[in-house]
Amino acid sequence: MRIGIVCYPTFGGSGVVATELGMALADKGHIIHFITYDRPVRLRDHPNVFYHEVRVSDYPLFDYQPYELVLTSKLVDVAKFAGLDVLHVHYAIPHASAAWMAQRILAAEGLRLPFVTTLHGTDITLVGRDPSFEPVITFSMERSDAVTAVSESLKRDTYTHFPLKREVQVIPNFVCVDQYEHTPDPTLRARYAPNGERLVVHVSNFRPVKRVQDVVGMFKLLNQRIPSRLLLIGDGPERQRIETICRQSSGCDSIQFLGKMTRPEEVMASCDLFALTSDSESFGLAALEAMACGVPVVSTDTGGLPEVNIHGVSGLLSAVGDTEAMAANALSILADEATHQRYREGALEQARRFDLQIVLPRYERLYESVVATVKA
Ligand code: GMT
Repeated sequence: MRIGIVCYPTFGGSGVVATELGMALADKGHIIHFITYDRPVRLRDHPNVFYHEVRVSDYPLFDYQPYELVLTSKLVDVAKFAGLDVLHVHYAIPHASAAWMAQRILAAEGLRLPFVTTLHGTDITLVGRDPSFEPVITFSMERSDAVTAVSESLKRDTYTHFPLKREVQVIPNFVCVDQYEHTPDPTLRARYAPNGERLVVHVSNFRPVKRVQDVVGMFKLLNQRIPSRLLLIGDGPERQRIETICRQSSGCDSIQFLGKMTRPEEVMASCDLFALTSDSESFGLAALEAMACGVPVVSTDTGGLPEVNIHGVSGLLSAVGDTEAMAANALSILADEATHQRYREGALEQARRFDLQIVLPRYERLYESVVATVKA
């Protein structure tokens, strides 16, 4: 099949999922066209993969660049000249409405392009439900040929926040477990935990929703009980504030900010525990990536996280903002080698339930079904 993929090209989970999905489909012989404003950070060279950049001109009249219109024109162009069979848009805003518009333009020329919309999280739970977006999001979800959500929790939220009548199918996020390192690298451990400390890691885009201050709060409590170090990977609006909090408090030298990394799992695989303290999380892809390295997770029990991180198996869950409970959970996972090893194995086993080999055929079947509907 010739498949167009629209996504945010950044370090966010939706862009990572879209990119890895496209690469995996390309490996299976499909021809993939990525259409976005920058080269997706995880995109690798592949003979079956093409990248089309959406360039918005900065005409002085525009206080706001009309990205959605330029994207729509690019979708029409790629659909026609690459002969797309199906378009898959990740993150509803503004991709689903751009896809619908492109579909209508093509229809006026006698061409039919089905599109699948995958909902990822804040497009539903935070941004999309805002009245300034809601009618457009509802409409473009209704008009998508198929809509998927990355967790049962996100599916429920979609019906709660939108007057949606159509079916939403859950296809969870995935990892390719065998591509992850499952054992710590002694060189990395010596670098980040030179005195044999426990290594805790957090990866995010440092948005307020991640509550990174709680990772720091939890870590400080843990560090009072077990000598530990904290690695913070990623960057975003909250980073400066969190760095200031760390610098102004004691124990700052146990915390290291590593910034954005293309392959954070290379560091994660050498860590003992992953922490995710978000107040909303439709899935928590970073937690799944940690689990694919055999790293247990302490997380909040919000949104889709309990579907990913199974309490008592792959890690432990606690309420949003309860840093004491998180620290107690971390302590109990790290308390002794046998317990830690049990959680490590549980994390890896749980990650295997989300393996690419299980999830990829579900997307392929979905594409086939929307293409078949169009042809019928
Ligand atoms: O909503 C965001 O913050 C952006 C989005 C992204 O691009 O990272 O994250 C969402 O999609 C991920 C991939 O499906 C999920 O793993 C994240 O849980 C989800 N973020 C939130 O729900 C906050």
